[in-house]
Amino acid sequence: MLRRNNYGLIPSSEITSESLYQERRAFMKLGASAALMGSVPLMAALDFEKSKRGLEPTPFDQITTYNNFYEYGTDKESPAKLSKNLKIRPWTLTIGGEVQKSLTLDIDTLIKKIPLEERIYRFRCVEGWAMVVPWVGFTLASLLKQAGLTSKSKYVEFETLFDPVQFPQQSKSFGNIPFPYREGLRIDEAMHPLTILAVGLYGKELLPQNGAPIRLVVPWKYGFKSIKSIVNITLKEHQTRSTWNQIAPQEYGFYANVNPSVDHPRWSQSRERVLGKFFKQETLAFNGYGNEVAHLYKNMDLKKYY
Ligand SMILES: Nc1nc2c(c(=O)[nH]1)N[C@H]1C(S)=C(S)[C@@H](COP(=O)(O)O)O[C@H]1N2
Ligand SMILES: [Mo]
Repeated sequence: MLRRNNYGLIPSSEITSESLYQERRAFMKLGASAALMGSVPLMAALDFEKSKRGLEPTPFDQITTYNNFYEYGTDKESPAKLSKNLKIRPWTLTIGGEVQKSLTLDIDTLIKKIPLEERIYRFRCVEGWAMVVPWVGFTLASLLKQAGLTSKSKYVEFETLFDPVQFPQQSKSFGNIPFPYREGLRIDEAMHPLTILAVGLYGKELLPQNGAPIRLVVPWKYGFKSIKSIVNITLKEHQTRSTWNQIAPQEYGFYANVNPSVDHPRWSQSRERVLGKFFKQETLAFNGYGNEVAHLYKNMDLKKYY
């Protein structure tokens, strides 16, 4: 299954347990992991190895049954229950706006062509819960480079599929949030080697509740930045729209970097509850990725740009 610098994704239908995944992990520890990291710049790879240490993945069942996906409802159980029939084939992803060459990509063709890697990341929701997820994906940078940046490519906007037939909440005229869900990153954040597009987790294809067939993962930011089921990526010259920032700008900033010293107006952000663990733990600045990303914000007041 593991090819050189490539990770064979197993369709979720072909796997019944975590045991195969554990075997693959053992195999990777025996030497495949260096090859797997081949496409990441050396320093990033070393930092990544460091940040990976001691991370114990949250059980698959918890990652796939406790979700935020407001297109299906605001509670944690609806996404897994209501998303079973999400049509993820065919699925088209567009990359446009301020790029040298707009791209329209079929997701399966893309996944077959692009080398996949595993990234075990901490994940912290702004609500105060956290988990550790073994994602499978590729860097957003590798995809943006295919489209080619211009001097006007300063921000990236992402959009979730708008399809009220499939996403029940999108047809409610007074739904929970305005759809389609949108998120944005500054271009240096988007090009950072830790920023990935995930197409799988635990070595399997993403399930719909986790944002199949392709979702963003930005591990040093609150979870709401990690937009699911993406259809459009648009490069822009000016700061982009961001759903939660538009709904409640005083509570959710555009940057949304995990920051234990800036509280949400209604609760503290200093601690977090890890799914499946009894005791809370301290939340880390930039979710523990400060060595890799703090320089991106060195001249910014992070209390103002929360
Ligand atoms: N399209 C879309 N993307 C979304 C959301 C959403 O409601 N709709 N919720 C966000 C929030 S608040 C979190 S915490 C994560 C949750 O991802 P998970 O369910 O895979 O853990 O997805 C983010 N991406
Ligand atoms: Mo969240």
